[in-house]
Amino acid sequence: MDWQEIVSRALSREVRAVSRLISIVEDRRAGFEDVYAAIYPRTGRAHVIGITGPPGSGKSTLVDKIAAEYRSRGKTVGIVAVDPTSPFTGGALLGDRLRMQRHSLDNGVFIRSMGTRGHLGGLSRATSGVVDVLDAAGYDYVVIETVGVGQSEVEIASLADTVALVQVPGLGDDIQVIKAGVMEIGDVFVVNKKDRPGVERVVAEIRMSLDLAGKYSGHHGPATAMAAATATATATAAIAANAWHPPILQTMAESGEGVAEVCEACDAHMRCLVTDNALVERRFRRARSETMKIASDLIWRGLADDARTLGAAEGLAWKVARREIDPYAAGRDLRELVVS
Ligand SMILES: Nc1nc2c(ncn2[C@@H]2O[C@H](COP(=O)(O)OP(=O)(O)O)[C@@H](O)[C@H]2O)c(=O)[nH]1
Ligand SMILES: [Mg+2]
Repeated sequence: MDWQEIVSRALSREVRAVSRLISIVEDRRAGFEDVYAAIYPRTGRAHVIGITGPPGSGKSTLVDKIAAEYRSRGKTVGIVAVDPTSPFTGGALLGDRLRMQRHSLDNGVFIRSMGTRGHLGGLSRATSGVVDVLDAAGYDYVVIETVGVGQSEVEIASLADTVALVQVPGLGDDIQVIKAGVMEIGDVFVVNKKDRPGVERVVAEIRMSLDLAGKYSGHHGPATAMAAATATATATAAIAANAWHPPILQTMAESGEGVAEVCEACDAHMRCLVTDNALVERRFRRARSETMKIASDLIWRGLADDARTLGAAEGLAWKVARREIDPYAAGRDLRELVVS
């Protein structure tokens, strides 16, 4: 099969072709840029949902049940599991696969586990590519499961239209959610393992930090800023801009209790984004950051691959080493050479 055929089969959601297309994009195999150009006009239709939270909080269990719930509503679901804490062949991913086996005979659900090593351009870009393929292939929802361990989850969550933060009782005294930059990304809060003691406390803590965040960010949230900046914003849109208050939902992922409400909250959030014009803004921000990163990669590659610039870089480096110029001046000189 040539790549055109893979693309056309993947666009009609043929599972093996989708899988091959993902590998081409994920590994950036030769010709992947042509593939991207072919699929990109077909993207932008899926509702991308990011599910993040600490290891063991029940994200995979929840994602599995969310997929089943959407399937029961006749929707298709692509799942991308990103777990930087386990090696590709490790237990967690294997567990994910086994747990999700019941979906394996259903071509309305597609599951992909992401390896975390060897991604040229980084994990979040590779994930972004996989999301785009699933989106182009026509899955109604693309759900990204990512472990809440730091900056990477914030980056990966920025690919999503809706971010659900999963918390659980009994993970210690610290409020898990008030890590810098993490609280703000939550559109929906899920307190899982409601069968365990301490659920009310977690809910109260989230509510408290949401109140605080509300006080500090006030009505300067992105949705409002966008609505205000849009000349055509109607009074309705302006009201809707303030309408989204992240709900705090309690679930028992294992039994499926509360999962339908999580799906409804995600759908409601999407409707709110659309009414607010905030979806455009979110997607613009994702596009801007990706474009900048790709451009900077290309510039870097131009710098590293081109004999002329490499020669110039060495010449400048000698001057820096001899203390004739400082490294910033050398960097500026080199940039002139590359971007002009
Ligand atoms: N008690 C209880 N256990 C749960 C619940 N949801 C998931 N688990 C269990 O928590 C463990 C971790 O779940 P998993 O989905 O792998 O968590 P992940 O690491 O966040 O993806 C598994 O043993 C699940 O069976 C729940 O609602 N209650
Ligand atoms: Mg998991």
